[in-house]
Amino acid sequence: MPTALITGITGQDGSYLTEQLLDRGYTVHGLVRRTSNTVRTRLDPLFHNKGVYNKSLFLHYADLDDATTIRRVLVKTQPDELYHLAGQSHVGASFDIPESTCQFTAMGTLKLLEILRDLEKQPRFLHISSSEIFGRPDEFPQHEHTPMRPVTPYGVAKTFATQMVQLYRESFGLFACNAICYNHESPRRGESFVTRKITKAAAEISLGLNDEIVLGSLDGRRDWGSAPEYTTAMHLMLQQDAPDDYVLATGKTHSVEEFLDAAFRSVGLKYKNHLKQNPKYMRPAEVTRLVGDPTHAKQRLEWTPTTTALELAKQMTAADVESLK
Ligand code: GDR
Repeated sequence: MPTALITGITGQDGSYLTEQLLDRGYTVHGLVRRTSNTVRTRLDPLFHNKGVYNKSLFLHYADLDDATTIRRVLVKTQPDELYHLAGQSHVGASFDIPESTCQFTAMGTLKLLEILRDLEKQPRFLHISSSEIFGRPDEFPQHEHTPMRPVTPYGVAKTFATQMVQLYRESFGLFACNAICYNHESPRRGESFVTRKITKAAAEISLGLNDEIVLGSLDGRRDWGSAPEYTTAMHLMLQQDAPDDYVLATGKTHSVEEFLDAAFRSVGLKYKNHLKQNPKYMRPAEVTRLVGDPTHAKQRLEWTPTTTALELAKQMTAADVESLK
């Protein structure tokens, strides 16, 4: 059976992808950062499953900037597929920590590509790129050939990484793909991203545990899809005959305000009664209206996103209510 190695295995996408690959009979190896805090909530059910952990799921300590250790893990595990999901993923935070964002997101990807170049057995490689590479585009919706015009440090780092993946594919013949992902959400989304911040607050307020939510701008529009649907497509990309880039998106946008309204309404609340706004959560520059065209993924991968943003708002709020009860 095939073997996969995942960077960023403890994140939202990493945990869904791990479950999906294990279900398909893969052996899964994951890279985790060494910290004193070993809580890995999203992986807990698998970690504590004696039939899975250290049988078909293995974790290895390695930082993205520790090329020697990553090389050792790659040589030891000989993966057929490498899913590179790790990186500093918060766009707002990238304005405060631009250097480390580039260190991990841009240089971390290049380091991996350099290691792969030297390996005798080269795994198929998937890089999780982002709609942030398009920044303020001239065309709507954006597709795989829309020019990259990033406007945030995170977007610049992702652009570098995305173009390096293309360069290594074209110049060195690597089977390397970019999944150009628009926002994708789930109950496992980190609590600092706007969707989960909203659904958690709606759940808390509905249970009388909190009374307010503090946000930045409500005007931004996003193309929000469902994370487990996007990780399914990531796997499909590495099963094709040739490497390529694919936009993963729903093709529809909603404003932050619409998402907020849907989440609060789903638990019988009016968000206007609880909202405060603070410039602290506003960004020096912002992508305004990104919307993706998933035609290529639909045609080639036979993949169709089904969950809408407003359904996600309801599902995620319900999941937060359940976990707080
Ligand atoms: P984004 O997602 O920047 O699109 O990046 P995020 O959820 O952080 O922001 C979405 C929009 O909400 C506005 N906003 C706030 N955002 C946060 N985080 N916190 C707030 O309090 C808040 N108030 C308003 C933002 O300004 C923005 O307009 C996500 C990440 O997953 C990236 O890693 C990924 O590459 C892109 O999606 C595609």
